[in-house]
Formats: sequence, C-alpha cells, structure tokens
Amino acid sequence: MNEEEKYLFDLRGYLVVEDVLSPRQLADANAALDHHGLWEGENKLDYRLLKQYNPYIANAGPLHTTPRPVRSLIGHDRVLPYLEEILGSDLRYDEGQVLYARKGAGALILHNGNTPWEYPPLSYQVRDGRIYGGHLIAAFCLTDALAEHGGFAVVPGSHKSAFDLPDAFQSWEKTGDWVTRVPVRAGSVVLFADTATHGSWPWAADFERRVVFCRYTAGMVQHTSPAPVPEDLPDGDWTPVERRLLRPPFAWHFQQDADGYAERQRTSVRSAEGWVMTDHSGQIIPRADDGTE
Ligand SMILES: O=C(O)CCC(=O)C(=O)O
Repeated sequence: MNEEEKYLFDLRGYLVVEDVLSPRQLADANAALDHHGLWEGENKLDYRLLKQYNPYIANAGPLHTTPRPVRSLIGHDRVLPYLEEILGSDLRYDEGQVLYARKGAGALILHNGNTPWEYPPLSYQVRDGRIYGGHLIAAFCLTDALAEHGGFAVVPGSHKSAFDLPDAFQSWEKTGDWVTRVPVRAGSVVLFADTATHGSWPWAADFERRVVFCRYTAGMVQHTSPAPVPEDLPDGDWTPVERRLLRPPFAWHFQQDADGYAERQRTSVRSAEGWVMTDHSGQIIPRADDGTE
C-alpha cells in the first residue's frame, strides 16, 4: 500500500484497487459462474450454502469449496500485500461467497460502523503509524458497477464513527450525501474495513452484477463459524499460501510429544519452510545466582 492508498484507506475506510484481475482472469472467473440457474430456482453450480434474500439477489458459497478459478481469488497475489499490511502477515481467510444480483434487487440496509464498539478484535485501529483493520473484505468486482448501475454503498469515515448509525439512515428511509456510490470497473477490487458502514444501492442495470467477497481477519481471530479449512474440499489442490490462509485461528500452538515440548508461533503466509519453532527462552526469568531462589 503506497502512501496515497494508506491515506485514503484510513480516511474513508475503503480503497478501490483497479485492474487487479487480468482480462483472462476476469473472463475465466465469469465463465465459471455462468449458468448458475439461480433465477430459475435451480442450483446448477452446486453451491453448498445459498442465501437468497429475494428472487433478485443471491449470496452463494462457501467460496473456498467452489471450483477454480473463482476459489483462486482467496490468495490473489495482487491483493495479499494489502491484506498483510493491514492484518499482519499471519492473516487468515475467514469466509467468502459470490454475490449475484439482477435488475430489481433493492437496497441492502446499511450495516456496521465503529459504534457500538462490539468486537474489539475486529475493530479498526491505528497504532504507531500502522493500520490494524480487524476484519477486512476484498470485493472482487467481476462486472462493472458504475454510478448509474448501483452496487456497493458506503458511509466514508464511519469506521471511526463515535455515534450509532441513525435508524432512518440504516433503513434508507432517509438518504443523503453521507452515503456514497463507489463506481468500479470489472476486474477491480474494493477493499474495505468491515467496520465501515456499508450496504448496497439498488441494482438498476440490465446485466447481472457479480462480486466475489473474500473476508479476512488477523491470524488469531475468527469472525464466522465454522472456520474454513482445506479438508472441506479434500481434492482442492491447495497451494501452500492457500493452505496457510485456510488455517484455523490461533496465535500460539503448544505441543507435547516424543520430541518434548514445543511452542510454535503462527507463521506468515510468506514462510516457505512451514511452521517455525520460535525460541522463547528470553521470556523465562533467570534464577538469581546469589544462592537465593
Ligand atoms: O453490495 C455490496 O457490495 C455490499 C454487500 C454487503 O454489504 C455485504 O455483503 O455485507
């Protein structure tokens, strides 16, 4: 994340990263999502979880059990550096799904915000010049969503708001310039802090809207249950980075076996050698050598 991106992300709670997907990646991902049958009441792509609020919008997943190349977005190398910077390099993938919407899909209520401060490990914080995003969402836009089409809605700055979102704003009963449209071209990613108040504008375009949502947390945090693991898709052909991203949450791992006691720290997605034994002897208070115990 360069200086300008960091400034904007901190200021607004979201950032648009353009042209993340190559034309090939975009075409392949869209081809894999065609012929889903959802508008005809079918589930031709065999999604295991389907959340269909109404006949015009569906959330399908879980993402990590879908076929490639859609599932490959979880560890996309253009997005990982942003995630690592904000969540730490031991981050984990927490949950994800494909959003399909067609004309007629109404607004999704505005939700979340810094207040009430319900989940400290998931909240947005800045300490010593570093952003700690808590719960970060990468929305891979597989179709355009320009201002006239609708799509992602956000209240910029609300990831730091000190007061509750008023009910009439949440329900869209009252709207105004506090809620923003975020026009995006297909292939871009909207990266946003889950604590930023967000929702959807009604979908007004004649073409189908498609977004792949990948949600991440710091390595010791879990937002959604059950935690996704590689075993959910035994023939998943997971890459080493994906396996690390799909590791259940923890910070430290204690183990006693024939080789003795080992204490391991969660490793970064960049560690080629796998788990690394961390020497914590510095934490043990040495015995005084004056004869006293
Ligand atoms: O339509 C969007 O992009 C936002 C969807 C959303 O708010 C959500 O999935 O929680």
